[in-house]
Amino acid sequence: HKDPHFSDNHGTIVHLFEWKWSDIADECERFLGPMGYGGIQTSPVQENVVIGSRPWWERYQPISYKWVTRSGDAEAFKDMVRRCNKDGVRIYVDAVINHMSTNQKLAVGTGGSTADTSAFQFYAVPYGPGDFNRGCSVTNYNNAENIRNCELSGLHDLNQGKNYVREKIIDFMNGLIDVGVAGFRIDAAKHMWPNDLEIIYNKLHNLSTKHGFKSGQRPYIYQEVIDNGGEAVSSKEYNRNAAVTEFKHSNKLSNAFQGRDALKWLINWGEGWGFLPSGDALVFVDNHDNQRGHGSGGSILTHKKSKLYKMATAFMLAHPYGVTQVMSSFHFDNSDAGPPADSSGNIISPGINADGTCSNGWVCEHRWRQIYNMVRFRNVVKGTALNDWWDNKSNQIAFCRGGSGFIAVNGDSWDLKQTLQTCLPAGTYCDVISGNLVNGKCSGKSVTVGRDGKAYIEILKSEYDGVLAIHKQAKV
Ligand code: LM2
Ligand code: CA
Repeated sequence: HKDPHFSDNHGTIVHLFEWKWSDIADECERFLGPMGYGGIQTSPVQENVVIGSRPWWERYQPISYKWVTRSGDAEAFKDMVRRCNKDGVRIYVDAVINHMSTNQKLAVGTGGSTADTSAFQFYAVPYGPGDFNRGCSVTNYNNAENIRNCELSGLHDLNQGKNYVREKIIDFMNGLIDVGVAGFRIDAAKHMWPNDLEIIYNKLHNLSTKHGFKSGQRPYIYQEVIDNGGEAVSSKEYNRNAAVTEFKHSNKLSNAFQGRDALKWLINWGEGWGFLPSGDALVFVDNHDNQRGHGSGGSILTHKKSKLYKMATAFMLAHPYGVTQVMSSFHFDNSDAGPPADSSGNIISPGINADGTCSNGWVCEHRWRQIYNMVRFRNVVKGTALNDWWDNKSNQIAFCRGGSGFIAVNGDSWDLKQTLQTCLPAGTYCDVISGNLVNGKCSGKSVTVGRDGKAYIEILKSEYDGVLAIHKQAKV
């Protein structure tokens, strides 16, 4: 359950947070497939309770396993999976299986299902009072029992130790595998017992050969475990059989790029920093929770600090560690605000501007040149190691990936002007951060690599971006 099953020349997962299925299908065809994105994390597929103000987090309050949400219905979902797979882009579903919704006066779902939540009756599954852990709240992160057998934020806590509950979850997930999804994010995995989860994973179907997967392939599973150390539950309890979100990567990277650590220390980034083994880790700069102070919180870089955010993202994508994920957000001032929607609550589709960026309230970080070009960089350098690390003993760093790519970052408050080893064959390369290679011409800075592999690299403090990146598929 650790292989994301990317198709050839594709990689990196983009979280299209709160996007509609039909918009995702279009995005696979017009952008993600051609640009080499490997997959998409979707918002939850399962029916959730409708909350008056329509906050984004209503989707983490399931009421049934029917595939009806503000993102669309089952037909739209299936159509999306089919079209994305056809373009080489995989779908990973955010599966909310730790809990159902909390108490609500009148619990009605996005598909019209009802529940008597205070009586623990979820008729559309059905679940009854005996299917839940009851009578306590998650309050003590020094106690694994409390973390796993009590209610998280008042959400009714399913007992995955019960065969009946597991079967309902397994059926739900297998239904998704059978229509062509490639895997799952397991929401709130920290709040479930690893042994119960393993029983569930082992009963999942192989990926669907009808949808282009090879026979015997297992779903990719990345479990959301927020482990920044010092609690009763550790991410190392979860990586035996499936991948885990590495939140230390997010926190430490934001620290470093915001000047709370010198970039030169990134020389042993990855396991050297106490992270999970590379093959077990799903990594990101920010996610939908910590970008708005939910989850582990902390001071995380987001699209709102765009120059530093692009630098951190470029570093992540250039570095060999982990399976990388890019966040794609909607604009928000209030941390509860839901996605762009009309007065009836219907989600509004992103518009696409002439320059390829998004409108209608969508940020679409995944369409920023500095980000999508680094997704391609990662595909180009795949399989190579990191070599020729250079730093100025401060916040200017550079490294190569085999003979395939080179990146330099200037996090200091002065210019970077250095002749550095790039490891690339002699020639002129287009810096894919400041521009694009169009019809053989570079719209950004060009870098000339000599026969010794060295090149003069310049990133001025005054420049729009603090990164420079070249690779063998962007030769002028
Ligand atoms: C997750 N990972 O473990 C998700 O990534 C995270 O986004 C979910 O919380 C959480 N687990 C549960 O699935 C979000 C949001 C919470 C929100 C819950 C449920 O971060 O703030 O809680 O979804 O909708 C909300 C209220 C909270 C209230 C709760 C129950 O914010 O104040 O607690 O509903 O009414 C009494
Ligand atoms: Ca639980």
